[in-house]
Amino acid sequence: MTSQAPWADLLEVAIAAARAAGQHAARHVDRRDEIDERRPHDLKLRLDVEAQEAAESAIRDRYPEHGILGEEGASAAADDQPEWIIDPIDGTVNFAYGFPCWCSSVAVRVGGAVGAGAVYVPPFDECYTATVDGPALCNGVPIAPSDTGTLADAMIYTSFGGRRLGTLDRELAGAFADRCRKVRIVGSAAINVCHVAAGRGDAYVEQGIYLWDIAAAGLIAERSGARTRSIPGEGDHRQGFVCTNRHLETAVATFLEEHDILPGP
Ligand code: LIP
Repeated sequence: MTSQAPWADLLEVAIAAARAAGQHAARHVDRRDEIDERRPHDLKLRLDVEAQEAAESAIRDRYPEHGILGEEGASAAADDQPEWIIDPIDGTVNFAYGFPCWCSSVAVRVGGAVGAGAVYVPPFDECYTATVDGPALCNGVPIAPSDTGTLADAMIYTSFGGRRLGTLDRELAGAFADRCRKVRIVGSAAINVCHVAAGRGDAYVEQGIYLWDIAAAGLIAERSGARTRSIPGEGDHRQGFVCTNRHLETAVATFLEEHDILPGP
């Protein structure tokens, strides 16, 4: 399966898998204190693993030969097979603390390029979707980014990753807070990026996330007309990500260059 990937069929399965993961976690929310691993700035829950199993099962029912790359484990497939990228609970710490800002994200890529993705947000029963050849939708309705034209008028999402903060992480939120109307830290990269795609905020910048956090949301943002950009990371699927409405692309890039997060021109 290469240039002719049936993206609409793959999207249908991405939606089913994201819903399966999200509904499993939501149904068992009373088990949010079942913690497999505590890290200084992150948690690993039993439900992370179970939700990924629910997503994988929805995918394998239809495409047993495809590869899986998930936050909770991977299984390789032949190079010419599509690969599914799963974040079963994005915003795990929010989920564990009972803060209703978390989602399940499923994307599928062929030859390295994501072509379909779904982000399901159980607390709001919202499902953001896109294919590379179709529009960005939320619950079937087209979405579009904001028209905010200046940083001074912008509401910007950022977050601190699950690892030790670097100097730039510390400086970033404060520097944006000086320049923008508001900075918001809500702890789910996928929701943040979908919100920029839907005009619920103007930009998102984060340094220490993982591919599965933004694989589906990044495509949804691009198809909505938002601008996206990956910031090179440290390997093992870790990277930074920037998403803005079309008017703020240059202002945010310049700002990040001034703060040594992006290389200058
Ligand atoms: C989370 C991200 C969040 C980031 C966290 C973490 P998880 O994903 O969406 O924005 O700040 O460190 O990576 O771990 O809940 O899937």
